[in-house]
Amino acid sequence: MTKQRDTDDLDLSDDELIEVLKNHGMNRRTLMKVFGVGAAVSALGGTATASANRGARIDDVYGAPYAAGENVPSGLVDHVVGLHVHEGDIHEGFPVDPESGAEIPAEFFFDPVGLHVNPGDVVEFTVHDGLHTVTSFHPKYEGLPNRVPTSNAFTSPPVVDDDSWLYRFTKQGVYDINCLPHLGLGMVARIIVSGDGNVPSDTYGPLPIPNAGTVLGAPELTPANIVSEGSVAWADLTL
Ligand SMILES: [Cu+2]
Repeated sequence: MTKQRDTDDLDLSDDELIEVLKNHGMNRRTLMKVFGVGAAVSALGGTATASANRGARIDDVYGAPYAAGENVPSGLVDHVVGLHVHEGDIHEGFPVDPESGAEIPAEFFFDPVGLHVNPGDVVEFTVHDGLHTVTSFHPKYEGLPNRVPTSNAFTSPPVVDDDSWLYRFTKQGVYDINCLPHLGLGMVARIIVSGDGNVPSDTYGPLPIPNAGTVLGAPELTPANIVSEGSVAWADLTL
């Protein structure tokens, strides 16, 4: 069965989220700016359906989306990353509204936020709350700086509650990924692809985006620490 996701669904979902945050005292104009809702969703160039990719085939640009209840082929997935929205504080003072400096009372995050995988490993990204994307840092998307070692940009479609998206990481290097609708709120993660405990060098430098730059600049997300730890939980991040 195919789930239809049109832009009306996307707007409704984000509107509901914005409504929650407005109730915490944020004004709508600031929220729209922070979320970048319309631009982020249109940048994906349409929607994908779960039936687009079947079996074990994982596209190197579009990955493989799976609807909740669909069986992912057994043995295909090597690692699982959750996508979450948490109302309330896990990290005090994060994320901030870049205009006012006030804390936004919800956190949007990947967990684990740092992950080491071997070349060829498949990561399943599973949405637990809300609507998110898994998108490479690449100029193709919103003119973002290039922070992946591959020449091809890759992204999931918008993924909603309990659905998931699979991607195979093949080339060694440091992959910075983000959720386009929540990039300004710091929803980013770092995946290190390397074999034999190699530590690829991170030549990207600081990321000049509020909240997202804070996360990727956290001491726990250096390539050396991620390779050494294997994975870094969101709650263990120093922000
Ligand atoms: Cu998100």
